Amino acid sequence: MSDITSYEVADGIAVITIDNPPVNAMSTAVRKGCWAALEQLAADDSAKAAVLICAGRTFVAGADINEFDKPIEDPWLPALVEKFEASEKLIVAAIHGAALGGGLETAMGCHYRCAAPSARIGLPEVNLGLSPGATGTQRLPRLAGVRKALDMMTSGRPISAGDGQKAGVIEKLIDGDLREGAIAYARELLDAGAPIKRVSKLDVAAEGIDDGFFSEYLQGLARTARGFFAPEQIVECARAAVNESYQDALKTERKLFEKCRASTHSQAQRHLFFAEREVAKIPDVPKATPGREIKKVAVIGAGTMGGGITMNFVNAGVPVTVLEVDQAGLERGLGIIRKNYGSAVKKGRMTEERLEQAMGMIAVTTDYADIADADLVIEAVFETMAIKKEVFTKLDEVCKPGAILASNTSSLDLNEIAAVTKRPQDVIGLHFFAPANVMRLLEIVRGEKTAGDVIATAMATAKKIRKVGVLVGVCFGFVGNRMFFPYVREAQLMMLEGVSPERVDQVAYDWGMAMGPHAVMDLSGLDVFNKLNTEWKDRPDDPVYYRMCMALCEMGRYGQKTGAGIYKYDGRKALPDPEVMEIAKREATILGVKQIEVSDEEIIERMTCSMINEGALILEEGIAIRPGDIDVIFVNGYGLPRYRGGPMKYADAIGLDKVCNAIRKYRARYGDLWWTPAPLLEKLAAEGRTFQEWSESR
Ligand code: 3H9
Repeated sequence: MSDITSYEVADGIAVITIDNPPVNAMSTAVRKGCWAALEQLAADDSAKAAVLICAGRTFVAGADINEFDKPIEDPWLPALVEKFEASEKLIVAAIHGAALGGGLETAMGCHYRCAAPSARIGLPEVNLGLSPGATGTQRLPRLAGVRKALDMMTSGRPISAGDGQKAGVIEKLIDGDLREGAIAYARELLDAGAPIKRVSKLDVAAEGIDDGFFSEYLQGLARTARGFFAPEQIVECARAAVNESYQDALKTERKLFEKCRASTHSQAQRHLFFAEREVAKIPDVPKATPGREIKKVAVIGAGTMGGGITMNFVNAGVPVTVLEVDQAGLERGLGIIRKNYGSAVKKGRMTEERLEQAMGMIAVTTDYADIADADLVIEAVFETMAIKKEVFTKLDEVCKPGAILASNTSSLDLNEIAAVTKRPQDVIGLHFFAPANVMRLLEIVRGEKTAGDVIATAMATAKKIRKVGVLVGVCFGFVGNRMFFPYVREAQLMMLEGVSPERVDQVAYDWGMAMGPHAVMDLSGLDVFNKLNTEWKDRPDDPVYYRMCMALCEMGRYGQKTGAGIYKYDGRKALPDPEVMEIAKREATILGVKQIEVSDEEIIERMTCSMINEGALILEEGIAIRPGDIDVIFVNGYGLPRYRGGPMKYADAIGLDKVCNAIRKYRARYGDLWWTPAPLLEKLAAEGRTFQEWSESR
């Protein structure tokens, strides 16, 4: 037996303990250890039954995801689960923390399951682009019914132990010491002569579950999981559970699991799983760096952004003081916040009482003196350098020593802002994404002088308000907007070249984007893009990438908010507007842009390769720490589908030589200004390496 599984007998009950920190993943060593423990149990006359339990903070949280890229080593998990089930001696799984994926599958291989009331169970493989592959797709429908099993497997959302008991997956909840309780439960089952319950022998309750049920279920998934590969495979496994024998259905499960495992979707989603955890690791700010205490927050500006930011902190239980220039602004801001909470009440996601409680945590003021004792101040005023500097000068005068002064700038030079204060070490960027109370991304911008403990506090704060915080350096637009610009630039140029915005948006949507680039621009406001252009100090001198936006703004077409932008709007419904293509044609003539045929492939290639090239420059300049950090930014803040893994992972998947060749092709057509391959990209393409390999080798 290995060090990470142990076997001991207490009062006639064997206790098999898995101890594989941090989350007891079912690695090869754990599987080997469990296999040996089961052999020992079979041969051990002193043990009449067994308990499977885990040390540390959780039960088994799944198969070891690190092993999915490698050849499979025996004993493979499905065989181990079957071995648990085949035991002639009764086995009870004792669950605390979370039994997820292969963990729950192992527990369902045991004959009975007990759990601490705080435990959770689930089959979250779908989040990794996988279908469950260790008999879970066959066992869960047998215990919980087909619909419940499908809902759990296709959403990936775990349920509480209590709900697991109601669903029939868990037999007993145990208060107090789980080990003792589980041993007592095993003894109780033995004494009562309880049968060895083998889940695979149970029938699947299939009443009302026919082809119609499955096709309806698939239709629902086409809306909620558009473009993802794994959910459909999960439905096929459930269909097999209903229509095939257990053994035949297992073959289906195995085949579809392998198909998922090899898919680019799963590779991308597994990459994101690790990337989203790695972003928290900052090479020069060790994990143990003590942060500053954030008990009081102040937000400057009660606009849409300020309101959204405020809600994040209130939701996390931190009181906020909102500052505006006048009372009218404050009332407008509070009104927006109340309306947002009100819609959560209408949808049944919040009680009226909680709404009032939340509003009670917001104080308002027009006087800077009232925010002097805030631990963290977040400025969310207009995106204009002069105004930002004015605010930070004031903050420097009034805020207590040690307060963190943050700017929500989405593009401006944070160092220039910090330089107006006498405490640049306390200044940081917290770039929230609209709507700030919804979007998961928080770009944390580190200035030249930002102190390590301020960075550590910002990272911890992101976690507290349930955001994914990604640390980036200072440059125009930081990582997200700087890379989004080339994407939008190509979309605008294509309009000038005669490609309709609705076609570009449809192609982007079909590729998996939540919205096409033109729809995003209209939503954010064309005036915002125009303003960014004027604030961009080193803007390259090429009007083709901003002329359309400017022309539409000159006509008062700012996007959704004015009822017309690139599209016309009927409420929030976007309608193509032939007038826009006429404007595009006129502007193209003035600028000498040729009308050309552009294929769907080219639309995607130009929008993604331009972005990837900028990403490579960003990596070389050290603005992002790792390619995975860029990917996390794009899937959490810009609507890139998780199954693409982010722009840098997508580049790795299609091959950097292919990306580089595409860029060279466009350089030949459009010149050097936008299409010079980044040196890092050229180098890696020539070496046949990926961004990921480059990152790992540093
Ligand atoms: C599966 O089971 C397939 C089977 O059906 C079929 C097989 C044949 N493997 O999230 P945290 C690491 S697929 C390897 O920060 P928390 C994680 O990278 C699997 N490593 O902690 C991190 O490392 P580091 C199905 C794993 O407390 C550290 O553990 N299961 C795994 O916030 C701490 O993680 C899942 O999808 C793993 N399975 O949350 C569950 N899990 O410290 C995935 C975690 O170096 N896991 N790590 O950055 C989770 O959802 C969360 O980790 C959990 C704890 C809720 C358990």
